[in-house]
Amino acid sequence: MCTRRCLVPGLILLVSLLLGHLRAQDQQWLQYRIADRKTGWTPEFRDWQIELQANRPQGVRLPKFKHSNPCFGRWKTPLSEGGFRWFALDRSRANRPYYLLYIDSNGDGHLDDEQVIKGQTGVDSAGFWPVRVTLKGHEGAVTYHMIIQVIWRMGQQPLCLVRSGCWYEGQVKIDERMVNCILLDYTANGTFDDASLDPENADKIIIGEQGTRSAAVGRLVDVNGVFYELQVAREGGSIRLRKPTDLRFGSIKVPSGLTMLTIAGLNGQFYLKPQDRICQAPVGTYGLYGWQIEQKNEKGKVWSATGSFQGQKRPTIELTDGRQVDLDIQGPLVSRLEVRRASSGYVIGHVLEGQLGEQVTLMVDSSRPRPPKLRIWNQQRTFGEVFNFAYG
Ligand SMILES: [Ca+2]
Ligand SMILES: [Ca+2]
Repeated sequence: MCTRRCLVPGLILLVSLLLGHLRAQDQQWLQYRIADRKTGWTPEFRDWQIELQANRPQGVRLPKFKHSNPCFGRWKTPLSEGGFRWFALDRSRANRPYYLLYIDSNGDGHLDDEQVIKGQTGVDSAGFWPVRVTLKGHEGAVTYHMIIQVIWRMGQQPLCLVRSGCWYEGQVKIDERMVNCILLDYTANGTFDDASLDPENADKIIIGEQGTRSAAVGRLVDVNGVFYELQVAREGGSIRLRKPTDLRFGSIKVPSGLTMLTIAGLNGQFYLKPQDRICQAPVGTYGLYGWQIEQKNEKGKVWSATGSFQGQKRPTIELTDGRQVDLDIQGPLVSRLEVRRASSGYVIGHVLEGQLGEQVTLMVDSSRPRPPKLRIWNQQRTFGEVFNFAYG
């Protein structure tokens, strides 16, 4: 009895050590990188607006401000008590942009213990980068950097934008090959594993050869046309990749000439290249995010049309095991004018749209073609003038 009793804990310890060893083996570590101190450069980002308030937050100890009307904001992060951090903006005079920042960097709920951060000022704005905070990670405190920008608006609270000022980067091993990997907190909330049906609300990963595009973080990641299960550490720092054992695929039939189809969902974001008009992707629910069609004209020039659903309602694609979805994204493209009255006349814009409402951009041999011209006649045909559109 005694021998058995003594052996059992030993076995448990041995098994848990083995499991720990296996887990550690497939965890691949990345290095922490911080935005350029002069320019604020990061590989990719999205700005998120934070509402500012004039009211002093209740129960928060505040520093001594220079101006009588500072303003306050809350940066939302799940890696903090209560899910946010207070910050305050101050200035020296009423007609100057806010250029001083206090942020609850240690998460104690107060601002009177914080060092003031002086922003880089422009005519009507101030930028703070990189702003360092300490977050509550899974296994202790983690460092995070962000970029905060404040833009002065006459008669209103300033516009406050936040984006991530850090990322993780390194080499990871896939099938005995080393490839570069970058993790981005695109949602600017301190975590690196946010997945969403809308890739604009998901964190991003760039993994593969040089020039690989970023993809929304999801259950899977496509590396050079092979799907791997992806697990991103919530606080960044590491990923796990595994070859799935029972991945099931659905197929999408696309028009001829289509060279790329971009779909995104909780599975991840995939840039699919069709083979004989068929794209294959793991089963799941996706939004159609974009497409590209290429055609060579008689002079040998390659014209490409790129459709993008950013901002518009995206068609949903439901991929089920072994079934085929037909995607009708054929032309014709619709050339539409947007006309609005301005104080001194009319502003006319030109938009090219696909049949599903997507915005279309034309390129010829990787450059923008010459913009179209617009001839306007009056009803009596006594006035007829040609106007030039310009990009930008
Ligand atoms: Ca504090
Ligand atoms: Ca995030």
